[in-house]
Amino acid sequence: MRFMGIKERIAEIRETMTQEMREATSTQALDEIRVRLLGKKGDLTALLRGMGQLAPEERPKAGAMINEAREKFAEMLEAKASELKAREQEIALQQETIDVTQPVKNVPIGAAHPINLVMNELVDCFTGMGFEVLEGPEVELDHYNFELMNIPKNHPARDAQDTFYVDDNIVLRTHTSPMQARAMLSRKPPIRVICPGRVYRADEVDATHSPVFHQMEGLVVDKDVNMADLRGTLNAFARRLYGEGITTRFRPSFFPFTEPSTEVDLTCSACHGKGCRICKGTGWIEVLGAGMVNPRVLEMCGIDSSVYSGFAFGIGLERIAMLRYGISDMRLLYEGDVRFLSQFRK
Ligand code: 2NM
Repeated sequence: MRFMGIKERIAEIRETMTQEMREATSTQALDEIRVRLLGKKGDLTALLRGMGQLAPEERPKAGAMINEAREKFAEMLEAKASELKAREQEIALQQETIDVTQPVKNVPIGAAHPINLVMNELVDCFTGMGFEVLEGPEVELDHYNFELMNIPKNHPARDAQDTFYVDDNIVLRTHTSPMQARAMLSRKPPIRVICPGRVYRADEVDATHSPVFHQMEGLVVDKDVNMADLRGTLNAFARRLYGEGITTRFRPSFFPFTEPSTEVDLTCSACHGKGCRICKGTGWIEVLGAGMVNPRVLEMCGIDSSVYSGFAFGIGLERIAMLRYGISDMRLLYEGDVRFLSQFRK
């Protein structure tokens, strides 16, 4: 190769490239031209490699010429590329228009989970009676979950066997009561709140237990709130959920956060109290726990127990859902099997 040949060769390459570029109709075709020209085995690269055969004094000038051409060609290709790209986009936009008024076939729609169906129903029931819904963190301070609920340091509920610990002071909440403590600490009576949500206990999984389950707790604090108010509220809840003729039965119980405390049974809705397999012949179904808020809890939460009193209750949503829909094994609620879940589509 001679030095004088280089200029002509560049012109030749330019001629071919210009011709090819004019004919290129896609960015892909343009890419092929770029590779043929500037790629590892490209024409211009070959020219650069061939410089070794030139006389040493000719090499700098030849190199500069080739590099200049290289830059120029890259620029030309770039300009053409953006032109083609814009055109391709325009065509795509025209071709890919979607008729949004076309009916869509067979879109799979989910169904509300039975736990959420029950939760929504209870929320409707209690908001209808003037309760507000309060939600809060599932990871809680020991202080809110236990201390303010009058559950002392040596209580079995605080054992690692029963509670998931994040560290010494932080737990996965074992009930939604910590939100009720927050309500009492941050508001002045009258307080009427319900706290639905997910709670955690270190239980083994079986047909009636799960380490993750759902609760809804209610709290009323005001002047002159008494056990009859609790009874009336829960009777209204029972009727609203299961119909006329359903009432409550209170049995004495114990919770650290209420005094007195009670287990609450509802008339068995399957037999209306006559006695059947579901209520094991008793006519009653145990569905919740309740009581008058322990004055110590009121005081710890900044409420003067000589002026105010309150009632509270806690409902397990899994149990309500299982009774309502005749689900015999709690595990079905968590497995996410569509054959099970699709049965609750309303
Ligand atoms: C239950 C049973 C009885 C309860 C108590 C409180 C609070 F915050 F007021 F102290 N919240 N929830 C309570 C009372 C919960 O669940 C079975």
